[in-house]
Amino acid sequence: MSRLVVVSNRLADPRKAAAGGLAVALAETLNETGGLWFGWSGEIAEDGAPGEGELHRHQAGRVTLASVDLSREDYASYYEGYSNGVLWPVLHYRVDLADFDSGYIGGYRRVNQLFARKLLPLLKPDDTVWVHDYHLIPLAAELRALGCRQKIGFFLHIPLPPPQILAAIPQHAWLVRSLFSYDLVGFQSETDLSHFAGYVEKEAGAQPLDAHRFQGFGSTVHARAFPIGIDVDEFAALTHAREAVDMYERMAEEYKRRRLLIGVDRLDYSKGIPHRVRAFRELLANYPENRDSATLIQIASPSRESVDAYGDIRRELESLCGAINGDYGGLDWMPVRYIHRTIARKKLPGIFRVARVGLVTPLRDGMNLVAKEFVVAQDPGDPGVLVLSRFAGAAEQLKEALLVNPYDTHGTAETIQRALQMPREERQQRHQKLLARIREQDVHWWRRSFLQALAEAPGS
Ligand code: ADQ
Repeated sequence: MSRLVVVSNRLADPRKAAAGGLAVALAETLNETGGLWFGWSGEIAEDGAPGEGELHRHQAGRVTLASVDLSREDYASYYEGYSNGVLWPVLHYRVDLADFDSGYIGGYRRVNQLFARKLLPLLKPDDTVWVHDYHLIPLAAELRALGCRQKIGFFLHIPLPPPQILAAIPQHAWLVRSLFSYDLVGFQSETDLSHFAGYVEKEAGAQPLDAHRFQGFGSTVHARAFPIGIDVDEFAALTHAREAVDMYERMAEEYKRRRLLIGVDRLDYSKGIPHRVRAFRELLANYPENRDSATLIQIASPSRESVDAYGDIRRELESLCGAINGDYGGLDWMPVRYIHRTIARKKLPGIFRVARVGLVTPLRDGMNLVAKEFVVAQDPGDPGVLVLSRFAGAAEQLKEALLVNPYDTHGTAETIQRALQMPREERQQRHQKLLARIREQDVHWWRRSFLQALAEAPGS
């Protein structure tokens, strides 16, 4: 097997399980192949020049971690500006929130060029390079311009919107053309893939050779959906470990007369948290039997707080939760507990397991791993019910969840009521099917399928 080189905006030490997500997913192959992980160090060099950055190298077991610092200006334009102020909102269908400041694109290109320049000398001829996410769309094109011939794959962790929305980005044609420098492009869902196919046919005049191969801009790119999964065994083991069991027992005791609904997200406008809280208010209004009983715990971890839209959503949520508690709360019951904090990963399964309903209702989400973690943490004999947005990538796989349109407050409240009343047998049947699918397409399956498809894709 050729050496795996992973490139992502941020890197993590694959030996630390707490890092979660990508680190856990890629650790096995990185370790097996003595791989390299390359990305931004997380450091901002205050007096650094734009487009420059010092390279650091560390050994983490068999894996080499190589990272570069960013200048203040590059951080502002590449990271906060173009990646999180343009690409993140538009790719989540929120053109209204995008800040198309013309200065950002320069920084985005500059940092991708910096990454290409620093990475190229570290590559060996037989390496397989796997680039992750929207921060680095043009990286392969920049590497190819410097003469890189290795196989390069790209995986987009967030959605790809329909062509008309993508076309709102002034540089949309350049971005999509950049994708043709990869040998393989992976999306989270068939929906995202169909948007890519639609765009390249209609906007770029590229020819579909078949459902997964497109010819244009002098090259052929393979594109497929590879829905990302979780490490089921790891999360199941966490569920039965001390911290989660303690958490479960404490919460089960505290809420023994009540029924818990749980939401766990990064505080992001794509996650639909205010819509969810409004649906919960409607539940209390329309189904009074839930008063003094149903309790929503919403945990939202702080995220990108320097971006304006994130401050707005925080304020909206705080006032919404305050109003519901004021209207419906009593001396010994508060309907909503809103917690603006990251919860230790080891405790999460305990909180999931005690909940009767898991609310995963993003307005738009590439996949959403919380939905899968919620299912894995349940007691198969008496499982909670997953209420899932039809606009999460996960909805393509998790058909036995109760699917909702999060914009439909009334319909969502009705579905939550159905979840709260669902008989045990139906809950068990649904849970069994969901768990089987999550297990079948876990994160190791995801990594293997992507790397195998990349190995099979003819090189450029
Ligand atoms: P994210 O938007 O960050 O990632 P998501 O898949 O929802 O998110 O969650 C990632 C992880 O963060 C999960 O393991 C979850 O448990 C954890 N997490 C979230 N909120 C937390 C909190 N308050 N406290 C503790 N842990 C928390 C992007 C895309 C997703 C895609 C992933 C992976 O936006 O659609 O699923 O990448 O590709």
